[in-house]
Amino acid sequence: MIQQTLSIIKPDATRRNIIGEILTQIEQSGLSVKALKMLHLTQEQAEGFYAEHQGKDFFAPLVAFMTSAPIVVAVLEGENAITHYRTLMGATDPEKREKGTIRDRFALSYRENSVHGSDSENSAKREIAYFFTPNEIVK
Ligand code: RTP
Ligand code: MG
Repeated sequence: MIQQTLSIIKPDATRRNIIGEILTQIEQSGLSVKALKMLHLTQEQAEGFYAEHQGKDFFAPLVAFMTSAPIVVAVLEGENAITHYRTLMGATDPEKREKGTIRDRFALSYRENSVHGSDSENSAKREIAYFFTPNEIVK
């Protein structure tokens, strides 16, 4: 099934000038970029994006991190794009990261893990609409 998912290249990665390397790995895996923009999240935007984590102990440092530098948001499309991209990213837990995944190659820590990817069809729909209007996504 052809799906779309939302990707974020996080502040630790934009700060190190590795946007291109990460997009290269994404494209070489077979996913296509259908929308792309760079922005610097406000506190309110970051809190809204990660609303599901409100109340957890890592919420405040996560929002501080996500607002600490610009990010790159992209809509990725391909066969089973949601699980495809989650697999390509690698696990959240550094001890479980598969070799060669984006987080294995680039993450600095548990929190500063270089990329985000939607984790379900519902979150993909919500997250894509959070950053893009329909006319900003190419067919
Ligand atoms: P993401 O949402 O960014 O794609 O990451 P994920 O699904 O792999 O992980 P999630 O559980 O949704 O957590 C969101 C982000 O919060 C930071 N985090 N820190 N225990 C901790 O210190 C902790 N847990 C999560 C990470 O930056 C994670 O990507
Ligand atoms: Mg998540």
